[in-house]
Amino acid sequence: MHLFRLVPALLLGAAWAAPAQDDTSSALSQFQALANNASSTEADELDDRTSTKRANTCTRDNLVVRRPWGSLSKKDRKAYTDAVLCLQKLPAKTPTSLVPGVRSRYDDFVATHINQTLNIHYTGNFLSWHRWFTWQYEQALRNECGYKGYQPYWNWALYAKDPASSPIFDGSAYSMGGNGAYIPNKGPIALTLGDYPVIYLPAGTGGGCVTSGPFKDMVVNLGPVSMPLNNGTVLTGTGLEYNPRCLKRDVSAAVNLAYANATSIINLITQNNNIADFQMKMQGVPGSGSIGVHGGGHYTVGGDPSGDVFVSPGEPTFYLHHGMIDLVWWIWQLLDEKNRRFAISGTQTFLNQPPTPDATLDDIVDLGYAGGGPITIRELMSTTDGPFCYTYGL
Ligand SMILES: *[C@@H]1O[C@H](CO)[C@@H](O)[C@H](O)[C@H]1NC(C)=O
Ligand SMILES: *[C@@H]1O[C@H](CO)[C@@H](O)[C@H](O)[C@H]1NC(C)=O
Ligand SMILES: *[C@@H]1O[C@H](CO)[C@@H](O)[C@H](O)[C@H]1NC(C)=O
Ligand SMILES: *[C@@H]1O[C@H](CO)[C@@H](O)[C@H](O)[C@H]1NC(C)=O
Ligand SMILES: [Cu+2]
Repeated sequence: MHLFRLVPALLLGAAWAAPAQDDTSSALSQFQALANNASSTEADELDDRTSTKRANTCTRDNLVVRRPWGSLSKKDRKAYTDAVLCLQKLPAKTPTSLVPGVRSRYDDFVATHINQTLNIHYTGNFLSWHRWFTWQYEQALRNECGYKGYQPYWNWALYAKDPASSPIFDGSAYSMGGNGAYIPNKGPIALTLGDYPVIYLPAGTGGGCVTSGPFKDMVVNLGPVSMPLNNGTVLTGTGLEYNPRCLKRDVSAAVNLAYANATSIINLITQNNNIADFQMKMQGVPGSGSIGVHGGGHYTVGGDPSGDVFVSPGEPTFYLHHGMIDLVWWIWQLLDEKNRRFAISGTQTFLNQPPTPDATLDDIVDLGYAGGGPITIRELMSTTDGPFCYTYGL
């Protein structure tokens, strides 16, 4: 099965109070109810734990709250993007002898993700690894760049009909930067995964360099590893060389609507009773024709490097997207805390290629030069235990 070709396709896989204008309002309110219920369950659980034996000092009073981008004040949004720009100016910790292309502290995260991609997607550690990765990034923004807030998230359902005009991508000074410049006559991108049927994703309304908002001058240093283009070809490379270029986006409402709408989120959460099905649906069941909400978010942004599974953290909205991935897992876990808190399934390699042992709660997650040190998956299973004390809110 050495012929198993890992193509990008592979991987790829709110404010709750905000007006429900981009999707069925009933699915959005159901999401709101699910999230509110998760918060109550979590608060009860924290009270219990506080009165008995606590594993850390997290209580309902010192929980920090991650909020959707659109609910942050303009000032807070600017503080967030300022901190990201700061991280892109701080020196890298990764030695250039290991990764010649790293130029910033921001790149440490990209390099770590490139290095580990085949051991952190379609694996048993997919959710826990990305929870730790996103949290370490949030910590770097706070501890190294003076950011006072918390990691915002992108509720895909809120803007599914027109993500390019959303507060995330509208290109204002308070956005995460605009869409890429419009490039006409682009074909779909073709995602291939082994011998499964190719998935064609319609092109979006950009395709070129981002020209507005905080990241208009951003330089993407690393990649490509496996970057699908709009003409059926895939750019490949080690991803580790210095390859400075603009940030490109091809924001696509069609992809957002097809794979990351309100109903797909609700169905994912409510129709999958075990972790194996839940995480597989989320990433797209191979051969099903779906890229799941995980691929849906990455390819709603599209372009370079969002379209490259390996290099995707080189796109600053990666962390808002993975905030939402984490939130959806958080809701799912709290729906049946007893059975789901420590639920784990899958092996240590991408779709078990090459075959590896099952992942266990004792497996170590290590983000290398991104930081944080080695930690067991067990310690990453609750957002209010181990190193964590955060929740999700309005
Ligand atoms: C939220 O919890 C209430 C009370 O347990 C329950 O009646 C309701 O169905 C829950 N809502 C969702 C969307 O799960
Ligand atoms: C990549 O992973 C290997 C194996 O875990 C590790 O030894 C190496 O330091 C990593 N490189 C980077 C740049 O993180
Ligand atoms: C596909 O597009 C890339 C980038 O625009 C270009 O360099 C390449 O030559 C194209 N390949 C084909 C086969 O059209
Ligand atoms: C919403 O997403 C699901 C897949 O998760 C898809 O089957 C459905 O067609 C989508 N709805 C719309 C309106 O595109
Ligand atoms: Cu990833």
